[in-house]
Amino acid sequence: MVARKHPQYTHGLRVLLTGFDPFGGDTVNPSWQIAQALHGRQVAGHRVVAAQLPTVFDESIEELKRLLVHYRPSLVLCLGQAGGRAALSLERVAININDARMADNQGQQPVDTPVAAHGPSAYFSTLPIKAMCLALNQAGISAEISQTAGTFVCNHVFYGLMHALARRKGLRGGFVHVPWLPDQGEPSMPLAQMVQGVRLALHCALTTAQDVSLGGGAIS
Ligand code: PCA
Repeated sequence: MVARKHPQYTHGLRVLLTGFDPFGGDTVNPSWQIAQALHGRQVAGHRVVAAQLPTVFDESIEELKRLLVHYRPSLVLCLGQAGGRAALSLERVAININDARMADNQGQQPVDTPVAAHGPSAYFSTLPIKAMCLALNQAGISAEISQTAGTFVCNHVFYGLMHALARRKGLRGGFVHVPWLPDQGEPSMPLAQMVQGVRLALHCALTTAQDVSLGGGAIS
């Protein structure tokens, strides 16, 4: 069944790049547009496989796990929209909590439930976020380290990803939040720039084994 739903690109080295469907009344989600734009492209010897996750608690993680089994990627990057942010946000940490300020696309609105009942409180990204941030900024694309992916479906998926990868040695993964598209409101970033930025971030992640030591902290 899965093989029919996700038929392409099951040979060779792959990176899995996910985006979400629109949520909260929006008709587009830039995270999915970026993933689609990069689908099939070669980056540092890897083929990008794009997949859409539903903005739905639990179901999103189930779909992500199916994708991991089906594609057996070398690296996973999940993207999500973060309206109000001006830069590509390289997420540092996923926390074991669901606390939804609005309903997901199936009307679920969990409050203070764990993502994984017996999981640790948090996981760190295993991507070289400092090196990625540097590479992006050097290319003139606004990027920042983010200390929280929120408590909605993006954090949920990020935590679910890292929880799944904790049992898969050598498979790295992380999460990047992206700004609105210009049509959605301000601050925004043009789609072409976000696509270029995510491509560059993937290239950096695939070619950087050890992250660089570079200030990226926040006071609050
Ligand atoms: N952004 C939401 C969920 C889906 C998306 O693209 C979030 O930041 O949690």
